[in-house]
Amino acid sequence: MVDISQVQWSTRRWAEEIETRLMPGGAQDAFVNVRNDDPREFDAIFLGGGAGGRFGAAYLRAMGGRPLLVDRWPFLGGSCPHHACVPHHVFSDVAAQLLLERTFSGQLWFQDFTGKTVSMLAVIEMFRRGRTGPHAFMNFQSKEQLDLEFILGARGRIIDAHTVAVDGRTYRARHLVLATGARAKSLPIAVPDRGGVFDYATLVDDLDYEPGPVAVVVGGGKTAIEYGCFFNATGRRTLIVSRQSPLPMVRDSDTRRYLIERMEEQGMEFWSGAELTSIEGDEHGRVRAVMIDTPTGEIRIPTDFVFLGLGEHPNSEEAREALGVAVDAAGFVKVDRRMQTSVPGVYAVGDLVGAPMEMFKARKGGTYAARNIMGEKALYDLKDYPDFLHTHYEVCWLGLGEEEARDRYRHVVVLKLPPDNPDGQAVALPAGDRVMLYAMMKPQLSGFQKLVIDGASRRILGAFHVGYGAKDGFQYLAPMVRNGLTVDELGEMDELFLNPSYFIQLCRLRAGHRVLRDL
Ligand code: FAD
Ligand code: COM
Repeated sequence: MVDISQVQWSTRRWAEEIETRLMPGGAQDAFVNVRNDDPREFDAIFLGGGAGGRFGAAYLRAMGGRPLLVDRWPFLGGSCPHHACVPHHVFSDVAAQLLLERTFSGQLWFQDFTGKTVSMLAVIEMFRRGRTGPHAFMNFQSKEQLDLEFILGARGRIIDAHTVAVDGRTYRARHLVLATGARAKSLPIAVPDRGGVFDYATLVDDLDYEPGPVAVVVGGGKTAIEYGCFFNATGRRTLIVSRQSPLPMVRDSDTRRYLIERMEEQGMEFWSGAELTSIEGDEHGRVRAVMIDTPTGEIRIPTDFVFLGLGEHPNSEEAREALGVAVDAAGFVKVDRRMQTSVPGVYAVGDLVGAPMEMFKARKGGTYAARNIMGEKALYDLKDYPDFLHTHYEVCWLGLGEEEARDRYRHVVVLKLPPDNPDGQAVALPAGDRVMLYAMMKPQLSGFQKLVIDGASRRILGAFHVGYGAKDGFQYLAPMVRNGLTVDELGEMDELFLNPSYFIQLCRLRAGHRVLRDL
């Protein structure tokens, strides 16, 4: 172990230390940052130092408590910077950039992109080198700015509801917070043992060859589509194989149609109602082909690259065995609104407790656990949160889609861009940050947006945006909508024109109507 409680490392030093531990055969000793001169007992051990554990510990510390974070990885921040959100955003940035390159190939200053394939391996190696930066920052911020105590690079073993063994010692606390996250689900079929089948984690850790011209993606949810768009944008034939239609979480059919049409335009193939039934290996044990069961029969697709976007499985086994915490049918730990498990004094947060698998839920869950541990009665209410994903675009939504709204309300009004009109999508709107070239030269690519309103109360029921740069706005729009934001109030706001979302001005154009009308 390396006792770092008395040293102050720069982010550069942290990066070097973390890198040597992530290299095969590199140093394995744990970083121990525990203040033995502090006589207080720990208020909580956070097992897992990802978003849930780290934010929980920081909050508890800010409230005057004493947390201890334990993570098997040599860095804090968990899967987000290592395997999940950060690489996802890198790949989605690449997909958006390549959409631009391919659309304007040979025009203006754009190079001729005809027939070009971009190296996936190079992008992944670039990410692998770059991720140590965020890792280093998390450790620096946690130690030097948030004043957190932690043990990193060593697995914690649960002894009982108050005790965890780590790096040859046991640590006791008044409470235990389980924050061990989740891992990618695998396929229930035989997989060749020498490579070719990846999930979000193994893709960034293990890819060591340049995938060939065909990528087979299994699944139709966020990760499958996000990574599929990246593979497609690099120039590979990309098949999305899923039992159900893709993107069920985008609950507005206009928005979903716009997304799927744009992806199909880029050559993505949606094999819905289909299932991958077997994977064929070559003489070296690498993937050579897959068999796909489709509604019209079984089809063999030669490929050396299969990506699984099948959802996640909770890392709850140890807590179940050691503590007997109650779990649901899928193994996610059951918690109440205080984030308390079925075992007194034991809390659970983040991906371990199930959907939505999102950073805000993990981080906020951590803070609610901390507040309850510190004696507050804090109840986490998860409803009505905004959501997003990437295709080649950023896609944001909140509230009800048009169909759901019409089921529940008698007078639903819709404001949207582009408008329904005989020219269909050939309208250069919405136009805003980062879609101006599309608006001028390829209008159907300039995005889509829709606001769903209850005409009777004039309240906003739902909002959908396809484009770039509206995510920030959706974070702030969601609580306002939850608090009853009306079309009149939205129309009163001051737009920073040209902005990526036109909701403010569309509302202002309609707000004068006593009986609201579509636009
Ligand atoms: P984690 O961050 O996974 O932390 C769990 C930690 O526990 C890990 O660090 C692990 O090492 C540690 N651990 C486990 N067992 C032990 C043990 N016995 N001892 C010590 N340590 C242990 N969400 C968003 O909001 N935005 C996004 O853009 C986004 N993109 C995503 C992309 C992908 C591909 C995926 C898979 C997820 C994405 N998510 C995104 C979801 C987000 O990453 C998770 O919701 C979040 O990271 C969960 O945080 P957590 O703390 O629950 O788990
Ligand atoms: C972000 C990780 S990448 S954390 O949520 O700040 O710990």
